[in-house]
Amino acid sequence: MAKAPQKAPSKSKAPVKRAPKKTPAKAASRLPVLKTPIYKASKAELMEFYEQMLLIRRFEEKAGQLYGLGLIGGFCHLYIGQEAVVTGLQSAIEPGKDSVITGYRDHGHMLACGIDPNVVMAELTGRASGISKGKGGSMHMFSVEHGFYGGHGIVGAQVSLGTGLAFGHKYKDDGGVCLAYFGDGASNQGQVYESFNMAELWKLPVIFVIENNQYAMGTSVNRSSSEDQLYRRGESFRIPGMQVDGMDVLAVRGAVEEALKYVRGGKGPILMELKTYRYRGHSMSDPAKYRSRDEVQDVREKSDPIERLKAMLIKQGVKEEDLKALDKKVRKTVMEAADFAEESPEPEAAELYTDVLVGQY
Ligand SMILES: Cc1ncc(C[n+]2csc(CCOP(=O)(O)OP(=O)(O)O)c2C)c(N)n1
Ligand SMILES: [Mg+2]
Repeated sequence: MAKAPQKAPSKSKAPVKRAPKKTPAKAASRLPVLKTPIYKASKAELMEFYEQMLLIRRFEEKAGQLYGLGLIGGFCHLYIGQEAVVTGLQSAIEPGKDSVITGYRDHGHMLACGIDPNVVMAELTGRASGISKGKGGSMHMFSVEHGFYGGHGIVGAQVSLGTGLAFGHKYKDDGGVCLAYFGDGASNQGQVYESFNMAELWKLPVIFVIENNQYAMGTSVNRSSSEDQLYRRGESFRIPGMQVDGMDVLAVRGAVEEALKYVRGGKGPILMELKTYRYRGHSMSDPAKYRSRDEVQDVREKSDPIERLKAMLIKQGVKEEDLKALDKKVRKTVMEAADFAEESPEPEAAELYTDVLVGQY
């Protein structure tokens, strides 16, 4: 049978264009805007925050001295200036339920997890009594018991690992949330965005915490970031962001409470950008030629998180002598940690071959 002749396409009429198939939008609504209230702390809580921040500061000052004396080898990244971030955030999480992971600037995170300063200092000085038996050093410390999962030297790696920890919380349905800390420099790493995508897609219980201390080694955030408002970095993954004054422990605590409510409610991840500042060089071997002394001094004078809280406490009637006594107590704890470390032996040579592989899974 002869085929019906096909109609030649009419030249006068443009072929009918089909509208491209649309992927249904996930939701027409905008991203939720989370509140960032200032936490209303009791006097006792204010004193706790003060003591915690002071412990981190004095510990880090001591670590700096021990490094100068040659007692700490390798890398050592101090956290001085950023104390309000971990203090505020970790005061709100539940020990034994939540998890924490960070990069190499990790001493403060460990102390805020309640880890004994003795075993941290012993690790920094490479002693057998250190938390990683003296074989990890400043950047490689863990305490599963305290929910602290390192201590990572690869910039940005902890974000993917933290997303994995959050997956673990969801899978085990243990109600836990992971705080995955990283820097402004790390926020330009590719794996961070792969993690964001999966975390939101699977609604994982993770708070991505950007500690924006303004510099990644010698590069300022404005020089390296096309979008320097880092709290917006999750928007294209539909992750809401919060920008918080990371030099104010009460602002940090207030914001994280809102973030925790959201994440624990099963709504997925949150991105928190904490605007902060590091007073010391990137690591102990950084001559810090990329910024002026005046810049550092200005932040110290105007925004120091410890001085800020001290002024608040004095205004509330706490006596200067009481704060001095607290400082004395903290200095004693730190001195004892340094003594403990110095008195501990170095690991045996045979320990070189242990803890390399996990024996049992
Ligand atoms: C994948 C990778 N690239 C580069 C480095 C070298 N490096 C170590 S720290 C650092 C800067 C990171 O800065 P930031 O994320 O802002 O953290 P901060 O040191 O300010 O806490 C770089 C580039 C590294 N360790 N890992
Ligand atoms: Mg930085």
